[in-house]
Amino acid sequence: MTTSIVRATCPHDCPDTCALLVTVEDGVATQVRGDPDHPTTAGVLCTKVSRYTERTYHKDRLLHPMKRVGRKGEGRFERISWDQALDTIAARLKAIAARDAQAILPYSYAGTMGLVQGESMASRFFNKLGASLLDRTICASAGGAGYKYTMGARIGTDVEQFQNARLILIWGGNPIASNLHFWMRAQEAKRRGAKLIAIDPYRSLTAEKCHQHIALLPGTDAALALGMMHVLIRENLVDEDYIARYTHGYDALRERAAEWTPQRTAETCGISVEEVEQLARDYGALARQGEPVAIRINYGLQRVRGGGMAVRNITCLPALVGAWRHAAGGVQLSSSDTFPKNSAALQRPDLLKKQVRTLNMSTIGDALLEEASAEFGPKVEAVIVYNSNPVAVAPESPKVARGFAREDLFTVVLEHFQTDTADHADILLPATTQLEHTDIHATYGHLYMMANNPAIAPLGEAKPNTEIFRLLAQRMGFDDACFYESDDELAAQAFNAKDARAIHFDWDSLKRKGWQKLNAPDAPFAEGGFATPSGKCEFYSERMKADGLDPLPSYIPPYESRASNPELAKRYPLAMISPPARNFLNSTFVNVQSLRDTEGEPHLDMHPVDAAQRGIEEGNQVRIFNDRGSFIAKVRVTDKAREGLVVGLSIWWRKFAADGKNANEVTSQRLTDMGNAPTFYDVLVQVEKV
Ligand SMILES: Nc1nc2c(c(=O)[nH]1)N[C@H]1C(S)=C(S)[C@@H](COP(=O)(O)OP(=O)(O)OC[C@H]3O[C@@H](n4cnc5c(=O)[nH]c(N)nc54)[C@H](O)[C@@H]3O)O[C@H]1N2
Ligand SMILES: Nc1nc2c(c(=O)[nH]1)N[C@H]1C(S)=C(S)[C@@H](COP(=O)(O)OP(=O)(O)OC[C@H]3O[C@@H](n4cnc5c(=O)[nH]c(N)nc54)[C@H](O)[C@@H]3O)O[C@H]1N2
Ligand SMILES: [Mo]
Repeated sequence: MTTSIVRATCPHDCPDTCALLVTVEDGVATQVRGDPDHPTTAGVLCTKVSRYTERTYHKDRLLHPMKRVGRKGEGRFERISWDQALDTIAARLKAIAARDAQAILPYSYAGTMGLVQGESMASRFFNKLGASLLDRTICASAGGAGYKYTMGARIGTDVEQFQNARLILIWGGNPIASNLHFWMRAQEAKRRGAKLIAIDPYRSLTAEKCHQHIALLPGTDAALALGMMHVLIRENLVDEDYIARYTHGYDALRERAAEWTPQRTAETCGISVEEVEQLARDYGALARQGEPVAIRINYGLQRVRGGGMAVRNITCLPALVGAWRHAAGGVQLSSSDTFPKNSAALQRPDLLKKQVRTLNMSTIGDALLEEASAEFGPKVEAVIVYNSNPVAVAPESPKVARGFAREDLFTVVLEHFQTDTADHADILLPATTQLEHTDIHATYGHLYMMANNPAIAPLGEAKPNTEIFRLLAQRMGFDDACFYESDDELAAQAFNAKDARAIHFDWDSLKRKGWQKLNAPDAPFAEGGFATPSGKCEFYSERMKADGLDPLPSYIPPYESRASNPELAKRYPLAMISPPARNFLNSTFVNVQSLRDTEGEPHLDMHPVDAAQRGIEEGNQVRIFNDRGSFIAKVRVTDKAREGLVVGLSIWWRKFAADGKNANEVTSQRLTDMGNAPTFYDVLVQVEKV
């Protein structure tokens, strides 16, 4: 028997991007382990990815191309050859492009975070074709925009520094489920005496393990940050020297913060005055003593109308107290912009020869149901989906499913499995998994560039996304040299190896070593250096003003809450959130039996008072509904959900639920204040026993 160990990288949409060691015995991957030498992975994998071989060799893997034989959405297919599949697609796309290529829409997200199997050959293909562009907003664009207005770029505290912090605010995240290797650092900080505070409407697994849990109302984080500013300024807990040197607009901020008394803040957030004051004092007093105080902002707080502003306001706090002076102080939202990525080389926007429209992935339901018009442009006639499962994950799924069920829509899906979206394909193509292809990864939670070497040969007739688009390009007659580049050539172009941050490695050495840390300063903003127009941390932002936003931190209430929409709340009095379940990765892994068994079935967590009012008991099946739709789940009566809030951990495949629906039946397509992102957690519902 021949055994080898291959260096790989976890491809999933998670900040941790772990270094993997894959054991291969006679061409079969038998084990996937975390690399013990990689500092952030530290030899530890989550339950999901330690089952990666179970997913790769799953009996339901798609192994050859197929064409639809049943009704649209029915999910009945018959095997065809690659030639037949590619010829059919090329003929159809050519016919549409002859009228207007903008009627063709690519739809993709982060099924793999790899820069090669993500947006490289695929983007080249759609640019050359002149298809509609896709605004990839479904996850992080609200907070990203708020952070960039304030800080200039998505650069923050290194995850490897958090164990040295004396106070950590875990704000709108559940790292035990979704950022495990940050949680390991936070645990170490706790052992060294740090205080951990979770700010989350739900008593998540993480909130249960923190010293304190502040259970504010969903969508009110921006107000809490303003209340903290009020107390910090009132009690002189700010760092005047840091403010004078490295921030812009303090006087205006002080006036704004003066409006946010602890009383007003507490009422807005549904918490006590003491909680507001104590939080500010804990944070400001430690900073004043010269101790590092750190904030981890995650995604929970961004998925509401004012999600961008919430991130912006929180991001002002470290500059106010001078927390950036320490490597272990400051804030981490994302490390994305520390990476010297070269997206233009991979995606080749220069191949796009004329101005085309951009459609937002978060409103795909409306886009697919829209008729041609001067304003909208041509009706969408074809969708090519890769690295995503929109029928399950996009908001307001009654409309998404109706759109994908259009008999006149030509749909191609590149997938590992027959997902809810794949059920709607006309042509279904088998894609390789991370064990079967080459890739290179930047991350959003640590500072290592990562390589993925293929461990095994493609299963069945599966092909990498890149290869599928290369073959399609040939069929379309695209003969530019860039359509012939190999995955290795693409990986070598993915980052600028001359950039000072990456000067010590190239693709060849990265492939051999598996990972390399970027050169980046330990305390990135200890002496200012913000990439904003003023070069400072911008409490006041001219750019926000120019974009029609309040230039100062402010509070934008949710679209749907008891306070902001009392009329709607009469019919739908409960706020609903649907954050990730621990054993799923968005909708990936829901079909892995051992993981689905652990999650059981779709649940709804409900406070005892809300349950009693509705005659609902533990274990009852309930219907969750509003004007957009309804779905069914099994109730867990628990005070983990604060009163007035229900929580449905997600994202279930529709077809695994009793009624063939999931939480996105009731979410809306309304967008955030910045970044055009979805508002998954800005939802009112009613619940009744079935
Ligand atoms: N196991 C697992 N890991 C994942 C994922 C997964 O699906 N499963 N998904 C990956 C992806 S794509 C992403 S974007 C990240 C997400 O990473 P996180 O943002 O850490 O996501 P969650 O674990 O859902 O944590 C969100 C928390 O925010 C809380 N929350 C909801 N609304 C609000 C609010 O208005 N204010 C505040 N303060 N909190 C609120 C929720 O109750 C929840 O506990 O995780 C990644 N990692
Ligand atoms: N209600 C609700 N909805 C949500 C969220 C929520 O918290 N609540 N979270 C939102 C967030 S944060 C996100 S990021 C989105 C995530 O939405 P998506 O990005 O659509 O993520 P997944 O559901 O994991 O689907 C990814 C698909 O890509 C496939 N895939 C993986 N690798 C490859 C590959 O190499 N090639 C091809 N062709 N396919 C591949 C996988 O098999 C999987 O089916 O969902 C959003 N939707
Ligand atoms: Mo996400």
